[in-house]
Amino acid sequence: MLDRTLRLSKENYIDGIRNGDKIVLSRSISIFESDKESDKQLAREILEEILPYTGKSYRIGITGVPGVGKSTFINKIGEEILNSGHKLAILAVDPSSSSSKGSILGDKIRMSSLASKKNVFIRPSPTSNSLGGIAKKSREVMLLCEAAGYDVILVETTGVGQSEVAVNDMVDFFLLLLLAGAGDEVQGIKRGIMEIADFVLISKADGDNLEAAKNTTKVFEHALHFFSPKNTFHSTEVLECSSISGHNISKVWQSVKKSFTNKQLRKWMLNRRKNQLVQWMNDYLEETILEKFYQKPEMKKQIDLKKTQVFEGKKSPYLAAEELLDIIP
Ligand SMILES: Nc1nc2c(ncn2[C@@H]2O[C@H](COP(=O)(O)OP(=O)(O)O)[C@@H](O)[C@H]2O)c(=O)[nH]1
Ligand SMILES: [Mg+2]
Repeated sequence: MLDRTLRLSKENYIDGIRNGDKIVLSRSISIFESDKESDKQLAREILEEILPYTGKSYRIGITGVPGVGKSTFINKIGEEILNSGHKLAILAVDPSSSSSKGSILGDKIRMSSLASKKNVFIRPSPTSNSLGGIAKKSREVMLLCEAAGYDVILVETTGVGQSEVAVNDMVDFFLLLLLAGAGDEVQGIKRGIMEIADFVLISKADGDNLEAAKNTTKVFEHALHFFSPKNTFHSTEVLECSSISGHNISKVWQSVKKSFTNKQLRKWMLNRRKNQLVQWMNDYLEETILEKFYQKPEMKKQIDLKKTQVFEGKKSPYLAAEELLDIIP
């Protein structure tokens, strides 16, 4: 059994990543997911060295409620992606999967036809308590994959809460999967999600469901007129598809590829990445400040004390917070 705490030298990690060694890539991701101070330092050093080799991929997010068919879709479109000569990395940002390991296992089985392929790398969500934490680590994992030569990154996220917003901050293009229905989903879907979607897919368009899916496609095409487009070069597309029959899967990939090769759109995406970098800096700053604040040895005791004082009405919440802030130099 491999000792998971054993570390290679920084150079070994960087060489391994650059050579596309999947085992070294996996092991370096573990360093990024570790909470140990020495690992954090090592992760920062690796990141700085690999940054020049990142940024060359298509970064694609895929969202939708649990069960809509994301993993099956990724498995299916993954074949198309590989056939067009790409190296594919699949990451999951799934706040629910840390509590239910079953879903990761299920996904691994659903993606099994891809998992064994040479040009595919699959990484499930890290076990982290906070969604923010998962998303931040996923950015770094994405960069590691890019440095290892993966030029299409698919990020699967479950459409609950803020996860798609967090993923939207790290990708160039967003696919939203929906189930066919009577059209009342238009009201049920949060406006925010529609506005970040570059492509709306009506999933499971096969068998008895095909007609309903085609109708839903029409409803959405119409509904999209009421949402403002994400940018002026691309209007959100809608298409029904099936990962079982393969209906429209190839068409979806061709269309996504076209977006990435559209000069104006690509320029818009690259500019957006600059804003995303600034966002990453902000997030890192906030995270580090919070960490430093809570790390002070005296802090926990003082916080407990102030909580009691505030609870008992002996101190105002503002004064208590100010006094805690005074502890940091
Ligand atoms: N009929 C049909 N079933 C599908 C299709 N895609 C996925 N499913 C089924 O829907 C269920 C959920 O799929 P999964 O990919 O795990 O959904 P996820 O939770 O969004 O990742 C599974 O039982 C799949 O076999 C499809 O295109 N057609
Ligand atoms: Mg899934």
